[in-house]
Amino acid sequence: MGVLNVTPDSFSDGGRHDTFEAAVAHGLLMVAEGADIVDVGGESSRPGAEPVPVAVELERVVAVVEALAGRVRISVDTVKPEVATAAVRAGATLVNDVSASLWEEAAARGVGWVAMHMQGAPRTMQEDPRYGDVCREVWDFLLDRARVALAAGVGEVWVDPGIGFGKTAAHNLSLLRHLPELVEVASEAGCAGVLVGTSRKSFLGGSGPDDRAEGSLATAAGAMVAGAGMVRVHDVAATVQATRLYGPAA
Ligand code: HH2
Repeated sequence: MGVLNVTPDSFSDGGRHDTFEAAVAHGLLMVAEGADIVDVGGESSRPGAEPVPVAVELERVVAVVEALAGRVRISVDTVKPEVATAAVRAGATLVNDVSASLWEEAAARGVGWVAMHMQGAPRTMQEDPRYGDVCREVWDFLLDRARVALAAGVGEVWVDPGIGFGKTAAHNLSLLRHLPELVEVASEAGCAGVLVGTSRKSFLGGSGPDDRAEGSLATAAGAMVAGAGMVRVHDVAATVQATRLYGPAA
């Protein structure tokens, strides 16, 4: 899954693809590089991000989805039901939902759904994240949401531990280390698979998002070895090489 943020403020690619032309060009580049899915987002969920009005998000996302939908599978990265619905009408077939709350929209529209775990909300989630047992709490939350969505009629449910969403570096590493457990329970529950997004995130270290290519690739490969069925990345070409060695079809 290649990341396409049509935003001025995303933590890594903000402002790089925030015109229609630049967004479509970058989407097509990721298709050429081998992305199976392009994840179009119009609202940053980085730590400290402020929510964007529905009209603004629709304006950023819908035309780009429409332009790319004939070329590659499109997911829409949103927490707003109106945006999910409009993007699906424009051709998206997967709702990537960091709030894990939009299963009814996915069921009603007959598309897939990604349920991601987040503690708190983006504006404050990194202030002091705490857990008793981070893996247990994250797995239990995701399985609960997956069961509800499957019972509501969503045919394709992915679960995602939400790396960096209300988690310290130690929490992220613990979730990644124990990923095979989530892969197993998610499969038993009838999920399509586990999605993992570590790309360019701050727990990898480095001097900034553009200085995290190695950690991004290492953690994507590690997630695939652990059984993740999908990785959400900015650097598609490098990750596709790793996918050929370690990915689900390897
Ligand atoms: N991470 C981000 C956004 N959406 N969706 C899923 N399912 N999993 C993730 O880990 C995930 C996600 C944050 O990264 P990015 O889109 O690059 O930045 P921003 O939120 O600032 O737009």
